[in-house]
Amino acid sequence: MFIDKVKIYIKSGNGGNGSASLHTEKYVNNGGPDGGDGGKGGDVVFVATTAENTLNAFHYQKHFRAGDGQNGGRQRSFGKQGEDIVVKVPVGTVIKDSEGRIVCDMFADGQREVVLTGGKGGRGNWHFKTSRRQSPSFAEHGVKTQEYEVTLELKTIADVGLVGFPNVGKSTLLSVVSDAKPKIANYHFTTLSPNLGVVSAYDSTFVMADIPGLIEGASEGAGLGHSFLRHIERTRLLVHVLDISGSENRDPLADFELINNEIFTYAPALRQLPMIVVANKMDMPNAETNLQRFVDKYGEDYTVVPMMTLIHEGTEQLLNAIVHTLAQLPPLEPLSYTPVPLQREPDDSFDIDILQQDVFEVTGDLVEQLARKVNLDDYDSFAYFQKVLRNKGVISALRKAGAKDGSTVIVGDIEFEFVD
Ligand SMILES: Nc1nc2c(ncn2[C@@H]2O[C@H](COP(=O)(O)OP(=O)(O)OP(=O)(O)O)[C@@H](O)[C@H]2O)c(=O)[nH]1
Ligand SMILES: [Mg+2]
Repeated sequence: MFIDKVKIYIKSGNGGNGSASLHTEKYVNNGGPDGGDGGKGGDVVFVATTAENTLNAFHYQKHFRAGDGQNGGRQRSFGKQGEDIVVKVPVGTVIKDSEGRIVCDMFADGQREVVLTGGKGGRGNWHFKTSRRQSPSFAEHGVKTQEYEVTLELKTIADVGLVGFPNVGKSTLLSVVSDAKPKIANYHFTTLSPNLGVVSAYDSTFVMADIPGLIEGASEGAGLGHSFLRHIERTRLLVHVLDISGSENRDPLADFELINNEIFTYAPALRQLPMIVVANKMDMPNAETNLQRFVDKYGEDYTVVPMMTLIHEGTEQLLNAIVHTLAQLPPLEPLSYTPVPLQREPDDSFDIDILQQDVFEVTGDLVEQLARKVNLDDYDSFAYFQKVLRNKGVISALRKAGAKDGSTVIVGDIEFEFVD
């Protein structure tokens, strides 16, 4: 199993409610409001790590929820903040919203992104005390958050991508030059997912990825190749490994054309990537003759390194060529995108619809904020609510829309008579 694309669901924590407690003490009449604020909900935080190469873990867990903030209490006691949830993803994971827009490219090891913020805690009633309203019996509700669906898509980031036909020795090469321990065997499709290895050579360190499964038709979806092609896109240099001996009765020159064709058909921009050719299995019959044919045809355009990977022959020359080429290449850049925040900040916008003559409905962000925050069961609360409507321009907008004394106004769940 190799998962490099997966849908998951994330939710930040709800804000805790503010408390509407009134201070009580023996012998003290009307001690005043002392309800504390609700705690903020926890955030959903993504962290990029090199400890993982796949999104397989998300096959088992698809829901990630941060903790809710606790409600405020008496004596101005503040509700505890909800706990953040940290979602670890492999470096190179692109987070997209349900419409396929990029929210974030988790490009660098250790990168930390707050993708969803927890709901704000509601304010306790003592915030609403005024000279005329000594004992407000209402408090704000915390902001309730929504669940979001996001898609994680792994686009491996590596300096060097190893490409080539199955069984030519890509994994052997990776195992010889890097710290990776891939499975190696004498049959096709031994490797079932891209492997990464870290290579240290000539005072430099780089990441090499073994991209398996490329065969004829890969760019059109044959075999596993299509899904793996996406992992070549974020490399700086390709190393094309050939079985130069043609030990499986294929012509290595034809192999070379075929694999290149699949890669460039998948993404024409990959033609710009520099390519080094490894002529592997030089210990086998016909290798010398084929190498000569290859160099005659392509020697001008490519650096060709003859190798017997099994016995580490040729590795120095290859590493030298890679290090020198990489040194001249610009570093990899994150995808260029305008980040789309998943959560839209609610604002004070509103609309007025005339439902029928003399019946007006106010809708929009402002209304949702109010409904969420204010408990409208009592008189104090209603007065506060009306004041907000006036301050935010709703009352004058209603008047402009034709509301008169006695008109019906609907705001969320509340219905009241307009008084000019
Ligand atoms: N004779 C010879 N055999 C080699 C050499 N390098 C690798 N092999 C053998 O070739 C076979 C395939 O090697 P792998 O490294 O698994 O090949 P691969 O390209 O990763 O293959 P897939 O994972 O199936 O795509 C193994 O049996 C290796 O031992 C070499 O230089 N000479
Ligand atoms: Mg392999």
